[in-house]
Amino acid sequence: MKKILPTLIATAAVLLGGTASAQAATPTGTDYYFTPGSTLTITDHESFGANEVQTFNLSGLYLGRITGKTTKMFKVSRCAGGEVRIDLEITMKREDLNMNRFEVFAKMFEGASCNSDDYDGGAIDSWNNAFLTSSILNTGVVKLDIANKYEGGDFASTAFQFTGTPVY
Ligand SMILES: [Ca+2]
Ligand SMILES: [Ca+2]
Ligand SMILES: [Ca+2]
Repeated sequence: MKKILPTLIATAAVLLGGTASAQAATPTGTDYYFTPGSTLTITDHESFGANEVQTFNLSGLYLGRITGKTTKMFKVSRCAGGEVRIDLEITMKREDLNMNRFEVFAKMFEGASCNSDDYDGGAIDSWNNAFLTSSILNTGVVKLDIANKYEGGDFASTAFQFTGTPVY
């Protein structure tokens, strides 16, 4: 007993030491995801007949990775009714090891097809959005409403949040 106890303590100390050093390691980057419950709904207004409405589930969608302290633009595009596309342009900034900041510009393109570059309106949520990644805290929910300002009654709404996980 007298010999085993010090051995156990020494082993425990090694295990604790190993864990502590792993947590103290500096993250080299961040992986970004949409959190569960994130959605984008697009309504393609039709002059004749019913509107075409589609809700896209963005839950868990991987945005991409930032390595180091840098800024990167991620884009997520969804289209409804064959003619109304929303581009979510997310400019993500990794300010330091733990803090992230982002801006979202939601753009509506409506034209002859989903590939149209005819810009018809947008909405912005700006840089006040900040969140921590080291403790894997999510952002608050970002809500945006987008309307076709120039042609017809198309509209869209999105509600989402992001989470970041550290990359070692
Ligand atoms: Ca239409
Ligand atoms: Ca249509
Ligand atoms: Ca248009």
